[in-house]
Amino acid sequence: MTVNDIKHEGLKKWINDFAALTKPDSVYVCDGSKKEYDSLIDKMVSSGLAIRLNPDKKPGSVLFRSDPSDVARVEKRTYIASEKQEDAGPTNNWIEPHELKKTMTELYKGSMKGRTMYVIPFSMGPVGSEFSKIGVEITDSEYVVCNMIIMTRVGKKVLEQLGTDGYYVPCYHSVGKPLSKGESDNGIWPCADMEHKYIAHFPETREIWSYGSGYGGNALLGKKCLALRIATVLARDEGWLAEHMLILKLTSPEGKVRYITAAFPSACGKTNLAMLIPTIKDWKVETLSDDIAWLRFGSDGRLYAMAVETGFFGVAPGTSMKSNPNALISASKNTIFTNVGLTEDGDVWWEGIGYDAPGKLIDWHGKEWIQDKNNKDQAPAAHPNSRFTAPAVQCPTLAKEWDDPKGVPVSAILFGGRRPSTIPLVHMSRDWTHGTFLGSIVGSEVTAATLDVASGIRRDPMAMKPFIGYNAGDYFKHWLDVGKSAKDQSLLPKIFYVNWFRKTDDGKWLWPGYGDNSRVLKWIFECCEGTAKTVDTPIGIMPTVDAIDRPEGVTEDDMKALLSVDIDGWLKEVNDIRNNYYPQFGDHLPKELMDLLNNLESRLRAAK
Ligand code: OXD
Ligand code: MN
Repeated sequence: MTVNDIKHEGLKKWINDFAALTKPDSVYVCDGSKKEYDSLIDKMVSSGLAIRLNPDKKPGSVLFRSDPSDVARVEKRTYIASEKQEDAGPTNNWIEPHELKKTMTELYKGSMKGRTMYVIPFSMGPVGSEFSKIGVEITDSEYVVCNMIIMTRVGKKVLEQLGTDGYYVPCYHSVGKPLSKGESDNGIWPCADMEHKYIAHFPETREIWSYGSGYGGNALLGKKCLALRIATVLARDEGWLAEHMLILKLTSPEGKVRYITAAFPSACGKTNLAMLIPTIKDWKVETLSDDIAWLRFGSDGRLYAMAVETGFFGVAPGTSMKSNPNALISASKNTIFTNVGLTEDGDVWWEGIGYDAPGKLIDWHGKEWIQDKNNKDQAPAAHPNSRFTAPAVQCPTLAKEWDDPKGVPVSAILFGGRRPSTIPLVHMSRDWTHGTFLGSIVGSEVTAATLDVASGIRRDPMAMKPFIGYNAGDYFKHWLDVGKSAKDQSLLPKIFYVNWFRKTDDGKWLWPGYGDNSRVLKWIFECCEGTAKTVDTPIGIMPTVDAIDRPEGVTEDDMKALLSVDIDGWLKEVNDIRNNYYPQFGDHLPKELMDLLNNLESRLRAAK
């Protein structure tokens, strides 16, 4: 399609203006068809940017290797450019919007010379759903177009939905002019130097401007930029929630269905939980989303969650037939792999895939790599944040209602992170306000999904720290307001805090995780039914030690350790929240949360 085929005059002008600035060789409007996807992949294979995998091993699939500096989200270069700095809050980088636009306009000048400019009309959520949002991304990266085609609904239907004057979120993206080095012609994708990368959001005008990175979260602008950062702003103004949550469907042996959402920080197992195979008999888990959920009240007063993406952008390392067969099957064909190892017979390999490297590989740097199992310090063949982009419809456990335009009614919301100590396997909040408190204090060990964050435990409220598009204190207030706005408090989902990552003092996992997490889901289900065995504790409502079926290899003592309240550990937690964490929110911290912190401390002290 060409720009002249577009019937929306405003959109046409916006595209033409950006083309005049960036000076591409040509402009192409994406229709989202298979033919278009295939021809773009062919183009990238011919230019050496992509490697076609062996069609007997991975039909319809390709491998990309990024520039070594462009392998993850870059939080230090991500901005919420609100008019007032206070509105971006303490968890976001901020630059005055006019200044940032000036800097970025200079960078965009001529940045698409020698390339094609692609226009991607896309919908987050089913096209035509009153809850969906339309964006239009302009990019000079075929890699981005192909990933967007897998991850979102792209093309003609979206343009039809926009009509002649519909609203869309404008999203600019250019991989940028390589600045201090020559643009590589050896198959490594172009991107700009770190200090010229910008992932910018303008919340008042609802625009996204991205420059200098081709990596997923920085470049597929429907995902983190629109469906989370800009969507949180829309959600605040319109009374709903845009969250970093998987959605799963849990069916009991009696056939009763409960929908559960769960927010864990990046690379903490959302894809694994969403696709879990229960180890308890006759329970079933099905998948609706592995990363993002939009939640709003239905006319029946229940909170509904809608899946907004159409694919999985999953972390490859650690994904095996044992840990997550459904993810491997989802990525067994028609998949884009980024920064994994390549085998001699044209298949992919990564650390934790479940078998040794079959002979000599080419690693993610494009260099020969031979596995040395005696060398624990061997650099990995696959980058720790290497990814697969796979269509959701290939997931064997995809729930039939995954693309229901009204979403599914949620019974439980889980928060969690990687916490080797203190936080028990599971506890339930007393009500929505207490659940909001638990979400606000979630912390996790830092993973490889972001490039520039010091290791250790960091607070990651609602697993949204990198994705809240406004002041995080106001975001907590919005969560409280959503609870208050419920027609009937008893219909609100119950909120839980889970931790699959507890370790013993000598560093061994206390809980096997993966499929055995179904045992915790079963207790959560019983809490929703009102049949769970529970005990009230200073931190919230917990299972009795015998309430959760014990997996093989987990002793009763392990179970006691997993389900006891570590009073001293929690008092340290309270101290850290009070002195190092909450103060940054200043006046924006809702009083209710401070009251709950005080209440937690008194209960802990009383129990000591
Ligand atoms: C992701 C992330 O890619 O959270 O989903 O980084
Ligand atoms: Mn994510």
